[in-house]
Amino acid sequence: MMDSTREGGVVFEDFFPAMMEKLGADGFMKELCNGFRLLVDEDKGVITFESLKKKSGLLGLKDTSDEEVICMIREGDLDGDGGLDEMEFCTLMFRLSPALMRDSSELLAEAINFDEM
Ligand SMILES: [Ca+2]
Repeated sequence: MMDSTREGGVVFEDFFPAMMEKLGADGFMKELCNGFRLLVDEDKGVITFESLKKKSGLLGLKDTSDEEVICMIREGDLDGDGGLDEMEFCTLMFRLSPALMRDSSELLAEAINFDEM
């Protein structure tokens, strides 16, 4: 059975499996890893406020405000070191809005729409 923590993340119960089905588990993880590599601060090996701010344009997130970036880091930073490592990033991606995913990859959007039909 699914362990559904319903803290405003209800949508992912539908969204997540559909994506997995479409891309396969490997392809899905690859997408997330690609995202991480795009955003990571190469010196530190984690995603920081600076790296996220600087590189978010690559994912079509140019309009993201400082406040939103800070929220994203804070939301995803599970061990409190101020940066997102790969696991924290992947975890965060599962929890973020599908709209963000849609911006970063049309493929993911298709997976979402597919599920709604
Ligand atoms: Ca961290």
